[in-house]
Amino acid sequence: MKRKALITGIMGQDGAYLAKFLLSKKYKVYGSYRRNSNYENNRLRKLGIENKIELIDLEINEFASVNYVINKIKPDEIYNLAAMSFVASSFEQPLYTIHTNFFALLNILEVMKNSKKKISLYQASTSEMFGNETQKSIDENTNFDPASPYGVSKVGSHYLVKLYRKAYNLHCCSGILFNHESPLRGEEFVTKKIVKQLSEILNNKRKIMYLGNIYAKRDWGFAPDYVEAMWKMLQLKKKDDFVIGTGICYTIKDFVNLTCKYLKLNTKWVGKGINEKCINLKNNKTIIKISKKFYRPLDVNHLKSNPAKAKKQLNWKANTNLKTLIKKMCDDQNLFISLK
Ligand code: NAP
Ligand code: F7E
Repeated sequence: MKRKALITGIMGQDGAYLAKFLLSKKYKVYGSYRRNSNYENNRLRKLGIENKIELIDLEINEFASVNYVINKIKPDEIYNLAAMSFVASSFEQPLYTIHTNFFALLNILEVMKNSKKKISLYQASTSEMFGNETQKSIDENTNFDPASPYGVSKVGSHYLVKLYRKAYNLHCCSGILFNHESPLRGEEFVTKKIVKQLSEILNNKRKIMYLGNIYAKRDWGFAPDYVEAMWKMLQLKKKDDFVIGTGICYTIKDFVNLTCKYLKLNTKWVGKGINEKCINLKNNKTIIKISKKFYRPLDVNHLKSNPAKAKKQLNWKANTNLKTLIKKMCDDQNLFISLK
């Protein structure tokens, strides 16, 4: 009998890569998505797996629907990836963020609590649960200090998972994943935005790009490496939570500079603060400016993981460094532009 996995948020970056990974492990994969008048499965198509997954239109905030779907499929594993995942938008839509990210998980946990079948659950926790308290590496024992409605929703969910594990012996765990990117990353996230817009500038399809806080530091890894860690966590007999990251962090400005270098854009930064800008030395034109529009009411300025526990207990480590990640994202972007 094939093992059965249900992935919520199948149409997202991680949902698509995880589905591909689980298919390679011979799982029967079910993926839930929210109904949309403009059905879009471009990530699944890009990975060539759109016909290999059983797709389910599910409203994750509705208990009856969640109950029906889980009891019908009877999955061995559930990966709860559906979320309002864009931190900046969570400041504009705090209630919606908390509904999607917290109450939907509660629905799943309640169904699991009442189910006779042993189901394992992976919950997508995040480095955004930590705040500006620490400049050190973050591990599983670091205190939470969320700096956005998104972070708050994920801290709440993280504690729900711990609670249901302790109180009801449920087989559930959370992966505290640091930023992970790929060619499938949503275009509003900073890495994809930089790669896409710099490639457009290089190809004369755009004149300028605007960024916000370029001095924030992030620990960026490659999404396909990270979905393997999700699966490894669920294979442990005794469920536990793990920090997943590379252990190295860079500023947004570093990411821009490395991308320019890969694209062979010869650039120079001048000015300070809101007046800082990046100039293309080939023609002396300004190609990046800072805009307040992209500043958040609160930001986390420094995020660096300590993934030692995952290395020891899951035998997992990030295999892709930042330069390679940028190469993969740029090559994909330029292929896309050349095909247009
Ligand atoms: P993503 O690309 O934004 O995908 C999230 C998916 O959730 C999308 O398919 C989205 O549907 C779906 N979704 C959003 N609101 C929903 C709702 N109300 N009902 C049903 N589905 C809904 O995010 P990702 O990067 O793959 O991340 C996957 C999970 O890991 C998320 O929970 C995220 O918070 C978490 N996480 C991500 C990172 C990271 O760096 N990528 C790090 C730590 C944790 P649509 O496609 O219809 O928009
Ligand atoms: O921002 C700064 C911004 O939106 C990274 C999600 O997957 O990872 C992601 O959240 C940093 C922030 O990702 C722009 O202020 C500057 O400091 O790419 P991001 P995020 O907020 O770190 C975590 C782990 C998740 O869990 C989330 O789901 O970049 N920044 N200028 C900018 N950010 C954006 N988006 N756009 C800018 O123009």
